[in-house]
Order: sequence, then C-alpha cells, then structure tokens
Amino acid sequence: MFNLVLFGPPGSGKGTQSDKLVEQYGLIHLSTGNLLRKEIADQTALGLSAKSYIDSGKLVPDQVVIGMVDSFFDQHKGAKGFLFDGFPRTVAQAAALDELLTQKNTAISIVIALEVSEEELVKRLLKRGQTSGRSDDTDESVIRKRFAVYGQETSPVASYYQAAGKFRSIAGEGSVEEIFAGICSQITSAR
Ligand code: B4P
Repeated sequence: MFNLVLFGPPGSGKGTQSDKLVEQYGLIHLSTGNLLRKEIADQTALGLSAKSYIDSGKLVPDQVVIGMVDSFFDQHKGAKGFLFDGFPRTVAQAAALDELLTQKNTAISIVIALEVSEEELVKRLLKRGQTSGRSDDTDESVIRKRFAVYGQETSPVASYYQAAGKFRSIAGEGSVEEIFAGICSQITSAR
C-alpha cells in the first residue's frame, strides 16, 4: 500500500491538491474535515458536538476523530492506499494512525507539507468563506485562532514524521498545477 499524508496549515491547499492526487494515484481520500462536515450536515450526535469546536476554530477532540478514522478504514478494506488530508493534526492522532496502520500491516509512506505564508492563507480562507458557506472561514478572528491552534497542536506532528525520516516540504504558493507537479515529483522519489 502507498499511504500519503498531505500536511499544512488551514487553507494551504490540502483539499485542492487531494482531489487531483486521488485521481492520479487511485488512492482513497480521507479528509477528516469533510467527514466532520458530513456529520454536521446529517445532524448526527458526533456532528452536533463537533460543530461547536469547528465554529470556534478549535480542534475536535482526538478520540472523536480517531474513532471516525477507524470506522472509515472498516468501510474501505480493499484500498490500495490512502491519502490523509487534514489528519493527523496532533501527535496523539499521528501515534494512533501508526497503530491502526500497523494492524493492517502497512505504514505511512511519505508526508508532504505545503508551505504558505499566513497573509496568503488569510486571503484564501476569507475568499473561500464568501462562497463556501463555511462558518469557520467567514470571521478573521476564527481564522487567526485556527493558525494559533495549528502552531501549538499541529506543528509538532512535523517533528514526529521528521524523526521517522518521512517528512518533505514544498512551496504551496504558485499555480495549483505547479504545486501538483512538485508533490508528484516528491512521490516519485519516495516510491
Ligand atoms: P479542513 O477541512 O481540513 O480544512 P482546511 O485546513 O481549512 O483547508 P485546506 O488546507 O484543505 O484548504 P483548501 O485546499 O480547501 O478543516 C476544517 C476544520 O475541521 C478544522 O479547523 C478543525 O476544527 C476540524 N478538523 C478537521 N480535521 C481534524 C482533525 N484531524 N482533528 C481535529 N479537528 C479536525 O484551500 C483553501 C482555499 O485556497 C480554497 O478556496 C482554494 O480554492 C484556495 N487555493 C488552494 N490552492 C490555491 C493556490 N495554489 N492558489 C490560490 N488559492 C488556492
């Protein structure tokens, strides 16, 4: 199996690049953000509890997210590989993911981080907020809160994968096609 983690701050283009990567490599796309938004739209108990965290720019608790990922795996038993988008976002999630993959006799192959300046991120997210209807993209103070949470809780995930020799980073500014080409060349060198 080939398992890729796409890593980066909110608005760095993980979702945008994931759509192209799943098509190119035939991976199963696991976006915890999309799964959580689906739970909210379906008004499940999980969704109702997740909504308050997302609306205030916080992370949804680890146990909730890890449980959701575990049941996603159960629904995709024959997958030839996964693309993890927006997950793991904490070191506890990264360790839990390693455990779940070990149970499946596989592991993370490579982690690719998209590097984008904070001002560009704010611009992108506010622009997306005008059309997406996403409550977490319309208020600049919530966007700034998400960056603070990213710095405190998600950045250490980079060191976790650096220590395992799996971490690569590329420039996430430029055209979507240029960035996609950069990711593909990292994947080629890792395979
Ligand atoms: P996510 O859904 O993961 O979303 P994101 O980080 O905001 O965005 P992404 O990086 O995917 O950006 P995109 O491609 O869309 O998370 C939302 C929330 O869910 C989190 O804040 C958290 O509360 C919760 N959550 C999710 N996963 C969790 C977890 N594991 N644990 C706990 N909580 C979790 O790009 C953004 C915009 O930029 C788009 O409008 C796009 O068109 C534009 N864009 C993309 N590439 C561009 C480029 N090259 N140039 C210009 N614009 C570009």
